[in-house]
Amino acid sequence: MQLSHIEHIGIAVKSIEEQLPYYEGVLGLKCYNIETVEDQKVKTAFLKVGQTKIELLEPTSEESAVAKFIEKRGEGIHHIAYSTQGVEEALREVEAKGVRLIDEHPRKGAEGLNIAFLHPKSTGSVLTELCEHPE
Ligand code: CMX
Repeated sequence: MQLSHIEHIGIAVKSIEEQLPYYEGVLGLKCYNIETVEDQKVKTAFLKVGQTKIELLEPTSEESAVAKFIEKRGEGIHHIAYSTQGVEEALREVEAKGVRLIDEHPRKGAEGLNIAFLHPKSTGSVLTELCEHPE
């Protein structure tokens, strides 16, 4: 597996509306997309820093993984997403190395990316996402 760059950093927030003034007004970034990912029960807001994105994640339901995260740990960095070619092959590779997968196969995430998560219990407590742009 060859990772090319950090595609995005996911940050759990209670309210995108309340946090955006910090990212836009203080850091000077620009939110270019707000999108709800129904199956993940999150609303996402994207800002770009070079080729890396910041993804603000606001839960849309109490059952959302992000809602659980905020309840347990508070707002803050939720996951790191690495960009790679061939997420399916990368999953088979890390699985063979004993890493616990959350997603057995890639699925569609925000912005149409093919994504898959690795379990934080196998990744030094950092929820890790592998993703690729579809061809
Ligand atoms: N980062 C690091 N550790 C985390 C974590 C995170 N984001 N979320 C949970 N954990 C830890 C918990 O603290 C817990 O550790 P302890 O047992 O030491 O307390 C352990 O993982 C298991 O957590 P849990 O609360 O029992 O399990 P959950 O039901 O909350 O599931 C996880 C955790 C990671 C499997 C689940 O959140 C998941 O499947 N995540 C992938 C999908 C996702 O996060 N979607 C939202 C973003 C979608 C998007 O970007 O579009």
